[in-house]
Amino acid sequence: MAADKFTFNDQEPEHSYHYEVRLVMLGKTGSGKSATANSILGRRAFESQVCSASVTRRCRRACGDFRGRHITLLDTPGLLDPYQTPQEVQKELKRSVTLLFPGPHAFLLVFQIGRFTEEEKEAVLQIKQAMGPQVLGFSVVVFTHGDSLAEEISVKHCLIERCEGLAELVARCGGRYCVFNNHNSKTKEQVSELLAMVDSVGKANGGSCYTSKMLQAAEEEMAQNLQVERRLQKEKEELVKRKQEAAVREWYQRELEKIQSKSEREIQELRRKYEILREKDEKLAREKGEVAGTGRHSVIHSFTINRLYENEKHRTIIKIGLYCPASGTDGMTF
Ligand SMILES: Nc1nc2c(ncn2[C@@H]2O[C@H](COP(=O)(O)OP(=O)(O)O)[C@@H](O)[C@H]2O)c(=O)[nH]1
Ligand SMILES: [Mg+2]
Repeated sequence: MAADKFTFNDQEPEHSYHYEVRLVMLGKTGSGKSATANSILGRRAFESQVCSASVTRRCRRACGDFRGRHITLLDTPGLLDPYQTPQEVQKELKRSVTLLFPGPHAFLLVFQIGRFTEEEKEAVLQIKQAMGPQVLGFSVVVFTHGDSLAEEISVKHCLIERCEGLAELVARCGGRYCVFNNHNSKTKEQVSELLAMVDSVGKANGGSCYTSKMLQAAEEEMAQNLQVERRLQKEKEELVKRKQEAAVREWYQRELEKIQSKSEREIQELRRKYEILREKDEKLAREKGEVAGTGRHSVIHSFTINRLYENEKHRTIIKIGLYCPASGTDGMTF
């Protein structure tokens, strides 16, 4: 069968399904991406293990056939991997689009069933950051560890609808989800069910796969959004800074007014003291005139008083000068 006959292109599809299916596994380390990929291919194409460190550091591709269709799967490095930075993982995830040229038909968002904590939410955020938020329109949520579910349990009612974050994610993925039991991967119905969902992704997107053009457009949009966000953040910071400066200015003004009114009171007090001293000065001068020539003792006494008075006067003038620097100590006017 010629692959081209059924392969996706950017045009409207001629068929409701495609001979070739290109899929990308996305999810947290340990969520079961490699195990699910192996279940889909029906063989152990990827290494899958219990340990928490990511086994897959680079994207790895494997192919297989399923009921007459050719499947190409890309296993990706785990998100929130303790040994790689989010930037390194995101860069590698972006490569998935070119590695599956002309682009993947769907992304499989893999979660361990019953786990949708802050970590899983962070993983979804990083997927959106790497591929653009539109990626959810090309995704199917895959829950692993289906074998741990009691048979009678309804995944939709008991797990999805009871978890707001998960319900929102599934809704954004067009309501597409399926449960995988990788422990007993002999059951092929789960693969059929998954492929039917992948076909519905194609239909929902007018037959287009997720091309590098879309990724580029998403990157440009995200870069623009980031710029806008940075600008808004900067404006916000400047506003906060201006408010803080205004508050400091107001406080400073209030303190200055307090000091000024205190200084004015003190200047008044000093003026009063100076007035007293001046009167004393005049009185002393008068007394000096009266006692002149009455003996050595009175001259020395008068001289000492004079010195004390001059010192006090000098200190007072300096104080006034400090509080009232414009007038200075020379040529003071009262
Ligand atoms: N019981 C059970 N174990 C699973 C299932 N899927 C994955 N696992 C186990 O979960 C662990 C992590 O799986 P792995 O595929 O390596 O996760 P990855 O890091 O996302 O690739 C392995 O020990 C798997 O055997 C499942 O459906 N049922
Ligand atoms: Mg793996």
